[in-house]
Amino acid sequence: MTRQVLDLSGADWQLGRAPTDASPERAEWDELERIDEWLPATVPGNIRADLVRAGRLPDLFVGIQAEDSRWVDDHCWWLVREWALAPSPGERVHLVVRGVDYVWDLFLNGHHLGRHEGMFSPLVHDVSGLLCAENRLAVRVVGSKWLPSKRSSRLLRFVNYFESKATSIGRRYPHRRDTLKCQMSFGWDFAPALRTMGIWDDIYAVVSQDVFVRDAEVRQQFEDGQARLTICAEVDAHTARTALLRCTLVGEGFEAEPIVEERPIELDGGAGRHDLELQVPQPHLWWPWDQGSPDLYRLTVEVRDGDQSLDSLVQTVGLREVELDGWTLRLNGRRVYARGANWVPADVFPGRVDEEDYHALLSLARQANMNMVRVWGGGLREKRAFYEACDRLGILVWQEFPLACAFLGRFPRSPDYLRLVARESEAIVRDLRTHPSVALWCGGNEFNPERNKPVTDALQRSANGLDPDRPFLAASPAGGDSHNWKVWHGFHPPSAYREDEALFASEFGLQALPDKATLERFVPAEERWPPGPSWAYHGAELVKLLRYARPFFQGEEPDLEELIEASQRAQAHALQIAVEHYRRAKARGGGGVLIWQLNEPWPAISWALVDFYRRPKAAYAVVKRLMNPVLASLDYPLRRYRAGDELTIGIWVVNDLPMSLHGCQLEIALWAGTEEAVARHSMDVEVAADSAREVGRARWTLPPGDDWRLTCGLQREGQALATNEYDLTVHDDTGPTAGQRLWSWLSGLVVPS
Ligand code: BMA
Repeated sequence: MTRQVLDLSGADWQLGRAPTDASPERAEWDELERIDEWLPATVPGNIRADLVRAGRLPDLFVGIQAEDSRWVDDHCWWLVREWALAPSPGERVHLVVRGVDYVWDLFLNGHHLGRHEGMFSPLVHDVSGLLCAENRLAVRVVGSKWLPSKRSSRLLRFVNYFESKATSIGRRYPHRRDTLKCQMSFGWDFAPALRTMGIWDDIYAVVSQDVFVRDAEVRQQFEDGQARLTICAEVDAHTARTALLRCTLVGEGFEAEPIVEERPIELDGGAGRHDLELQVPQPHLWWPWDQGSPDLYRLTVEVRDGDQSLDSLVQTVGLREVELDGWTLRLNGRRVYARGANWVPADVFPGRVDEEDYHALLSLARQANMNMVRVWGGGLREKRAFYEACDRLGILVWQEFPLACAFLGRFPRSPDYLRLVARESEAIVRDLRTHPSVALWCGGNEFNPERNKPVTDALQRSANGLDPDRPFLAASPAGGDSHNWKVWHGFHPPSAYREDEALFASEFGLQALPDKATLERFVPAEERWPPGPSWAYHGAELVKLLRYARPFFQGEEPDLEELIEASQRAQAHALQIAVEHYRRAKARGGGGVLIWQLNEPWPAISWALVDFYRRPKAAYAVVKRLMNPVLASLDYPLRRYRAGDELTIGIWVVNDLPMSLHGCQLEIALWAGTEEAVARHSMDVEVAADSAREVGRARWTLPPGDDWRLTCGLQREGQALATNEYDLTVHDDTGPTAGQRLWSWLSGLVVPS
């Protein structure tokens, strides 16, 4: 018998509000008797989401109605389910709670199993002795009003307070950095301040014989075309005994002989670690999709007693080596240029996000030719299904720990905070280290690693200690990657992207309005135009939106439809300048380009390429063209042109594929609102594997007219490898005003780079 896993998630839960005199400090089982009303609840989920479903709260995504839910934080909440399971004699049952947001108590049949702080570290409890035929499982979540604060000096408290007031980040909650709770839930510039609570990740029970395989670490070494796996199984035995450890590796979706190794082990009563080596003679390596096939194996780690399986754990593994060489990623020794976007939580109620949601959003990234997502530090360690989807789609993950944005202030240094950081980060590393898609660890988003050394040291210890084969970066940006906010927050024109000499662009972007159908879902009719308070509440930075959209609409004042179209075109236009600039930078050692941001956690007016309802903005199609592994790119001065002006164009081909492309033809053409091109230039090109270079130049005089466009195409044997186009009639040369310049200089002082 293999292990039996009983899924305890689903709609069989009930939600009850703790009595008003209940203590946030001490949870009492007896409180359950005094709950006035039970409402249906779904797990994984969120307390607010249950209350909306039960009609106790309005739709929080419409207008500013999220404000109506603030009272939810002023109560503790019980989530309870009945559960039938009576283990047979000799069987053991472990309860696994993968994530509860944020301080919570666990009870089973009246027994208090413990209090826990933190949403990422799982709790695993041996509950064998506590079960009866009918069981009552209960999680009591402490109201967010009582989130723990960590000791810090008065000065730091003041600085944090000042900083939170001055930015749109955690404005209401200056103590947000005292917790390792999803930082975005304290309110961000694209997310509402809903300090969420609830069971947000899986909850299940594992039934095994008297042995329980807790975890298995897989280390990989490659030599002479072979892979050697060292599997370290963490095994928990009830009583001391002799057993057999057996590991089986089977290819998924490709033909390969299964590899089986086994050895006798001596189990002490309690937990112990046991190693086993597997040799894989001709490994099918895992590659990001543009470099090869993301091949995976299924590894079964089993403890046996003769013919009987006592317990087994199944994991998906991918065989690959990853290194960071300067700002260049190397997979299996080969340079891989990272093209992608930043990933933020897919829902402000992350408990609701399921496998299908992850798959749909990550497929949009894949279809847009992205091979990397950065799981931003203001968000989460996502659920397993996220990383499984990335493994299967061949998308690399830049994974941050859940820390973000300490500009003037810093994270606490108290021993209890550092213990929390160590525990949560260790749990995250253990959880994700088997996923081949996870390419690197990063301490988090936008803080100074020097000023936060105790925290970054703790993170590094977790990463290097538990996962020494994966690169670790202290923070982003730090040490050379750029968060380029000169454009947008700094009011500079999009041409300013070309001044960025960073070798890795990990954030840059522009807000754009979503389509009208999306806007109509969350902005009440009377506030739609002219914009009412719901706009800013959902993130709109109207001054900047108008500033960047202006070159794309006629006249002084646009109407709503015009602003939607103009802001989407502005976003596409600026991202084109940026992405092509950063991809051409590969010629001087550039390692990657990640747009801010792929998705958004609620219906917002944000930088997202794809809105909450998964409607792509206009930039999505453009980004898809620009992220194609093979890019034909025209580099010409970005300025206002007039008829008779000379236009000098550098013609570039960037190839991220590992193979060279022989016998290609490249053609560029100039159009002046005519059916036929007014000028053409063709050339034969040889494109080397993994290359970026200027392959030629063209010089043309602009003919009369004012509707000039450039197109270019790279083809081979009649097949298009890359196409591109440029609109020469649009130009944005508005620099920041003196006030904006001062503001952006001041913010440059506090935002680390
Ligand atoms: C970046 C991010 C976020 C923020 C975004 C847009 O710096 O890291 O903190 O939401 O800018 O302002």
